[in-house]
Amino acid sequence: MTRRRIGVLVMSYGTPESMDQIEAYYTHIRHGHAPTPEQLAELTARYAAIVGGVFPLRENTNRQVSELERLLNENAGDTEFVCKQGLKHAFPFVADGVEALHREGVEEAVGIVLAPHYSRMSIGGYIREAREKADQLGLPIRFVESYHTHPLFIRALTERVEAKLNDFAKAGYAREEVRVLFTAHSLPASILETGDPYPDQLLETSRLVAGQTGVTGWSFVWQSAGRTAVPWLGPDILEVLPKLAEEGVRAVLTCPVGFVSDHLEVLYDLDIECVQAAERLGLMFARTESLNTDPLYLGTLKDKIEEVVQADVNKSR
Ligand code: FEC
Repeated sequence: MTRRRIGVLVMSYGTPESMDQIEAYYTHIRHGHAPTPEQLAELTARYAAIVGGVFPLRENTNRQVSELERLLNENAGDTEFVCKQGLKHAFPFVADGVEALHREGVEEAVGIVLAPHYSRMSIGGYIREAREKADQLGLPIRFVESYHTHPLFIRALTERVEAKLNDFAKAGYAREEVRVLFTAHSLPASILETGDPYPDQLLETSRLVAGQTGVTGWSFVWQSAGRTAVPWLGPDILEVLPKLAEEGVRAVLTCPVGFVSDHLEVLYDLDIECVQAAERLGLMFARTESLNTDPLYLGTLKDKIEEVVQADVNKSR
């Protein structure tokens, strides 16, 4: 029996490896335009504030990818899955990941992004880059585009919301008194002109998790908008917190459904910036734990990859 070797390109945002790489990383995010000294100092200060020289996203992505490879190969029969990373803004870049799979000699590949919701500006960008390189190399590749309603993914988030609501209860706040804010990375508002599915997919995830937890006092809000002149999707969580305080809300739980790892946007934007804002407003504030290597999250990725592989087998029958 011939062994089927399938490459899996696991794509993620990427992060610098050391403080002296922040400038190159930021320049890449800004499409080749170097940041001003002030912008660079500001971003460097944010990294220093979270971890003082360590970049958690890299370790988290490494762990997610090696754990996923192990899981995919469990009971895989005559199929072998080979996982390689492809990062959007750092080494190994998306094209490097495709090349690494080609060097491994896989006959076909599946690409998946460590972000659950599709936007042409986010997941679409990863896919365009990977497809271009794969086409150059003649490597057939298919993609998982989103997994925002997968039952295991929803269960993982639900468990996290439940855990924090229990903490609030211990602190004296009944479930109905806690306002739950689901969040994701904002994008330029221009995505709405093209009917981009990103906002609706995020609302779908939020609705499902709220439904499973029985939470009725919830909303979806944006976070981490870019520092550019164009309008970004809102409202931003930092504008929403004072309004909630004015309305008499005293406890806020945030659940960043658009992110799957501990990284700058969670550890700084929520854990430092929002915590400080909440303290000033007299709000009790908490955030749900990140998914990182939760087996329910990795199980979601495995299921979606197998679905793509299986669809291909069925087609060729
Ligand atoms: O921990 C880390 O080192 C990396 C954290 C990080 C994640 C992340 C995820 C997303 N981003 C998305 C969109 C944009 C757009 C711009 C943009 C800018 C930045 C900057 C940093 C940064 N992002 Fe990010 N993002 C992370 C970090 N992001 C740093 C630059 C400084 C700043 O504005 O804060 C604007 C680019 C431009 O100027 O044109 C757009 C989206 C995601 C979630 C999906 C994904 O993970 O791919 C969407 C993690």
